[in-house]
Parts: sequence; structure tokens; C-alpha cells
Amino acid sequence: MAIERTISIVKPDAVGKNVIGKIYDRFESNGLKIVAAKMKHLSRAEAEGFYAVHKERPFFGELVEFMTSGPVMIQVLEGENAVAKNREIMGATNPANADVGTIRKDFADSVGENAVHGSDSAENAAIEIAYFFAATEICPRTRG
Ligand code: IDP
Repeated sequence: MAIERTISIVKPDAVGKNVIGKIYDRFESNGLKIVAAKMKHLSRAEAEGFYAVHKERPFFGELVEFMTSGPVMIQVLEGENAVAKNREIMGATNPANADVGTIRKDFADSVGENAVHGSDSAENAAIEIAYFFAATEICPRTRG
């Protein structure tokens, strides 16, 4: 299986609950490695640009408000099948529909404030990684 990279964002609700470490543990326990990370308080323009694909959706304004309501923790995850694996670990968009043991089931409160973002395809992962990280900020593992 191919080694892939994907973007993960711990959203402002989960940062506010002080569960960054607990969420990181889910990645590491499932074989995903953090190869870049930064904390950032997104500007409105950054949030709008990141979610531009959703700009016609009725919840776009609410989504931008939420994503700029506090700092986020953004990381590049690397591992076998990383895009799909991260989506599996995250759980369904609406935590009410998320499987037991997923991040959203355990840490999210609503379909809007749902703890984490994860790229939904390898193509979008490449775009989203480039949106937040310069190539020099990514640190391939040299010790396993
Ligand atoms: P995903 O994050 O599971 O990929 P998307 O459908 O791509 O889900 O939606 C992007 C984000 O937009 C969601 O994670 C959530 O924060 C927000 N969102 C999606 N649907 C709704 C909604 O019905 N009301 C409010 N926010 C929503």
C-alpha cells in the first residue's frame, strides 16, 4: 500500500477543550506519523480560502466564524493509506452518526463544531498541505 500524506486540523472547539494530545494519540496509535505541525489563529481570509469549495453552502458563514473563533492545530500526517485512515479515525461529519471510538464521537458536539478536519482525497491533501506548509516545513522521518 502506498505511503501518503494528508492534512489534519484540530479545530477551535477541540483546541478549546484542551484535547490536542488526546487527538494526536489517535493518529500515532493508528500508525500515522506527524511530519509537520503548526498552531495558527486563522484569519477570515485564510478560513474562506481554505473552505472555498463550500462557499455556496448555507453553512459557509457559520463555518468561517467557527474556524476563526480560536486557534487551530494543523498537521501533516504520513502513513500507509493516510487519507482514508485519517478519515476513518475522524468518524462521520456529524458526531451523532460517528462510530464509537472515533475522534468526532468522543470529542465533537455538533455537525458544525466537529473537532477535526481531514483531507478527503489525495488530490485535495496535496492542495491543502501546500495551503499551510512550505516544502521546507515538512520533516520526513529519518529514524523510523
Ligand atoms: P468533512 O469535514 O467531514 O469532510 P464536509 O461536508 O466537507 O465534511 O464539511 C466541511 C465542514 O463544514 C464540516 O466538517 C463542518 O465543520 C461544516 N459543516 C458541514 N455540514 C454542516 C452543516 O450542516 N451545518 C454546519 N456546519 C456544517
